[in-house]
Amino acid sequence: MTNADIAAIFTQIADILEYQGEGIFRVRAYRTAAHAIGSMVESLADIQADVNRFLTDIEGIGTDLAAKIKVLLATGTLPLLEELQAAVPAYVFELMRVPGLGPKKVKLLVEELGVASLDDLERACQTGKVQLLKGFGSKTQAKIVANIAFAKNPAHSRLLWSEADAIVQQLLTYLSTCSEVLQISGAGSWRRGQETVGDIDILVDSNNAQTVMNHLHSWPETTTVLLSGDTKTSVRGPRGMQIDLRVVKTESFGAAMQYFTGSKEHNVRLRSRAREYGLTINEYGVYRLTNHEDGESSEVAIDPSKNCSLAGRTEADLYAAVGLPWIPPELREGRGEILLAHNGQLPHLVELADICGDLHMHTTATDGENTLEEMLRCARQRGLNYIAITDHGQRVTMAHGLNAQRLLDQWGEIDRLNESLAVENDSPLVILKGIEVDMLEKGGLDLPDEVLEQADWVVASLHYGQSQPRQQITARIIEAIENRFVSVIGHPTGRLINRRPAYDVDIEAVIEAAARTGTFLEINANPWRLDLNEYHAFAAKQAGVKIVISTDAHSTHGFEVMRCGILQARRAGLEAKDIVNTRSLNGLRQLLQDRPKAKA
Ligand code: DGT
Ligand code: CA
Ligand code: CA
Ligand code: ZN
Repeated sequence: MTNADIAAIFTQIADILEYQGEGIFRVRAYRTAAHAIGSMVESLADIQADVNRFLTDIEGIGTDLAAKIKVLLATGTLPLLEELQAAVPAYVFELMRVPGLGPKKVKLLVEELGVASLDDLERACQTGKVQLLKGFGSKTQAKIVANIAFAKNPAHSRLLWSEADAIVQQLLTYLSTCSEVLQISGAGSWRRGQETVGDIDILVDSNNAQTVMNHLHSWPETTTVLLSGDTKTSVRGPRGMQIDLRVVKTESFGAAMQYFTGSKEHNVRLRSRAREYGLTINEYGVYRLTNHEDGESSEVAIDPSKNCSLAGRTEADLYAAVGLPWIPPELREGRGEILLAHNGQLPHLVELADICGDLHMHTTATDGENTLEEMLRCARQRGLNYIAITDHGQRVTMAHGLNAQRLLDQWGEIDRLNESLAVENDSPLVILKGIEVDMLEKGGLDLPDEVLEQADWVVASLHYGQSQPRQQITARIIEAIENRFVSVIGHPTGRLINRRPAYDVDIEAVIEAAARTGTFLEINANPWRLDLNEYHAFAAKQAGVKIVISTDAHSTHGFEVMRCGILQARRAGLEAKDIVNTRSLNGLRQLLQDRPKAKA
């Protein structure tokens, strides 16, 4: 069981308990634990296996949950979960997948209206029954109608990249223990760093395909063997995820990597380019096309066993055979990358190592799980040069948002911490005085300019009134962009992958306003958000807008997601120079000063 599996199980338990009307504390205990586990890098299995460490040392895990984790690690299931699942009909889970429908609302729909499927729900909305329920209303009903389609879309059941990555890492570690494995890599959408992953593709270089495939079949996490051929097999693994394994020989490993990394669109374009070179590419290598007497060439005639491959050991060889440099997997979507490569214009994509600071994070002052000092200690260990503490402003009452006085107190603490950091001369870390202000429903921000003026860094985000019409939402965001103290717009579209669509916003107008004023836009690296998405981030770059990649960490584990934000930026074709927090602290200050709105 991976951390993601266990987190998913705890979330499900919390949902069912809440559905059954269990007390808030018990429900919250499972949710908090799921959150903590979901954002951990180190596997629970490793901690459990280490005699010197205790699961109860993890924040939010007491003796009861630690015992449950042990059972899950040992058996892959939990009596409590099975009991709870049996007590609740399956359609309840289906209904809870509709964005905006939590356990409590689903319970009302089921008990008051007898809703037992998404179709029932749709009909109940159409006949206006849903809006009459306590706590629903006509707006909620309209939103449910809009979101049913979202819940029905099978694309929304794909795993997040970070969830798939946890499985891939576990799988690579396990398969590497097979002595017949010479080289191994993940491929497909996982390797391209897509936001979500449909199935996992693994490629192995080996002279003994059968042994490698058997090794996968006897993986304790393999639940079903779906298909088993001479060199390929498909199984179901953790969380019902399909895993496709291909085994190839060393001389074809690069060609197979290229083929199974895809995307399909990229492959189609690369293959048609090969034809112009009188070549053909398949998953075994690059071959010369045979010419027929009538001048037609054909790839049917190519038999890899008889034809000598011109390239295929490495991806670089294969691309070189058709006159191209190696193309980073994140760009292989058939959106013009082959032409860029041909012209020597491939971007030099940003890397994790380019990142110098993190400019969006929370502490226990609002909804974070770690104190300011814990956050700064962790940031220091991670080698960051600066961080901005950006707790919520007062509008976010749920998170005990900061009013002006509490914020000024926190900034006083930051001044003191910076002074003591400056004394320790081995620490290059500087803490910036920041805030995540909220764009109010009626317009304006939730803290006055006199306060914001004193901040080093201001993130402005929209958390409330997300179902307002396009014009109103766009106007609120542009107003925030035009505020001269706002540095960056946080998670600009508000979408949560698989959970909640973006709010209706004119993103072009937002990008235009950001470019005009010199306001930055965020790629929020949280794997549920990845907001801006790759298309918007690319458009922002084209318009001259600088991007900030931020973790929005709510705990020290939260820093880990930076790599997800980097992948998203790479998919958008962004380079280090496009990213604000690749700058040194002085560079960052310069950038802030040079913005048109700072000079106005
Ligand atoms: P996914 O699994 O839906 O997240 O997306 P992918 O891209 O991993 O797709 P998948 O697993 O069906 O196939 C892996 C790669 O294999 C794909 O990106 C390109 C290659 N491939 C699969 N089927 C075809 C095909 O029919 N034609 C070509 N040219 N390539 C294919
Ligand atoms: Ca795949
Ligand atoms: Ca596949
Ligand atoms: Zn935040």
